[in-house]
Amino acid sequence: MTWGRLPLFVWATYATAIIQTLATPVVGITLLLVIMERVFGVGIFNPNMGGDPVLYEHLFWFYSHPVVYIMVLPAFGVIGEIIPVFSRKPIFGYKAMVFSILAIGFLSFIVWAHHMFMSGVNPFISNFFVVFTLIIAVPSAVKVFNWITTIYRGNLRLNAASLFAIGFVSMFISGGLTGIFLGNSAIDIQMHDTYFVVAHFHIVMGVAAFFGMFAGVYHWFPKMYTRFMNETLGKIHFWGTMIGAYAIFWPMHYIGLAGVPRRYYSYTSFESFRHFGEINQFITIAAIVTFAFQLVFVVNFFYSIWKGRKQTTQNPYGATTLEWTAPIEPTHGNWEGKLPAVQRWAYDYGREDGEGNDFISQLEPLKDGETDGGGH
Ligand SMILES: [Cu+2]
Repeated sequence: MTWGRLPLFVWATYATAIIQTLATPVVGITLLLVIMERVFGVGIFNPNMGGDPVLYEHLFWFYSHPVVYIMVLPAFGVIGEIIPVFSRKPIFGYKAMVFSILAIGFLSFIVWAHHMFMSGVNPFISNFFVVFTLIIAVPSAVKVFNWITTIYRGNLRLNAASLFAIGFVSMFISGGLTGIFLGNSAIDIQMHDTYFVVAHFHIVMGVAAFFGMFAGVYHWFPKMYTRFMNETLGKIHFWGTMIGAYAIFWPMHYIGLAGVPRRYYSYTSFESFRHFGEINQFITIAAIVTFAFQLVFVVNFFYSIWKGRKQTTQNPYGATTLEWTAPIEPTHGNWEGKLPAVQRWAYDYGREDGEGNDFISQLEPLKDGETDGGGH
């Protein structure tokens, strides 16, 4: 194995691990400071005790912005594995994908105050955070472009896993575009604490991260239980969730733009919000229906553990990566005897291996004169 042969999922978990290591201690320290204040009466955040509440916001968001990427980067990795398998094509722009993952990981640490444009921070300082927030759109767009280019003219196989992978790309685009609005301090001051923020955030990080998880579970379920999940139930789950999630969050953008604030117990006391009652009702019903579709997933999951179709071939999807070279029922250490050595990058799809397959396993040595795909 070399760095250039690592599957994108490994790169994504690597970047996630770095963020976790550097960001999580900050919230730990913040909690200790809260304890110092509450238990020992040391004024740190409470203005009545001489503290500064904006300091708490800084510490909280220095942790909580990177955390968004802790939740969504692994989903990037999952999608990066599933899309080439079901498009039967090499991932487009491997090096750009790796660079984007690392760039997003780094940038996630220098944008935290985009959550604080309304907290009274100096507008000049806000500009710094606006610029770096908008720069994150660049590696994000590179990733979206490469996922779509990988799918483009591929020999697509649509199943629950690949549908959720494609759905992820759709959600990430929809939620990402509104991030460009909110990342601008001038627009954010208007949008702050409205339903527009709720819609943006839940699509890009909530729904998209869940789609990544679902794609991964459907895809790697046989590796966990040696059985497949039911495809029909999987597709019902996908369409219910895809249409349901848009039904919940699409209208939310409009009531947000109209100025309806979040976190209010009741809107009926405000004359101007009354005519949004029906949209709110629609959103509530859509949320309940979408939740019901998640029960299809839960039933499918537990049913398939014991009663799912048995995995009979070692590599059912024709994937190049290592996990599909392990025995169906793995022994201790996954492989018997010596660990296999990786010989090439993870995305040799759409190539004859000489045995009638349209992919070349990572265990197959490079032929004479052949260069590693990861180097391109
Ligand atoms: Cu943020």
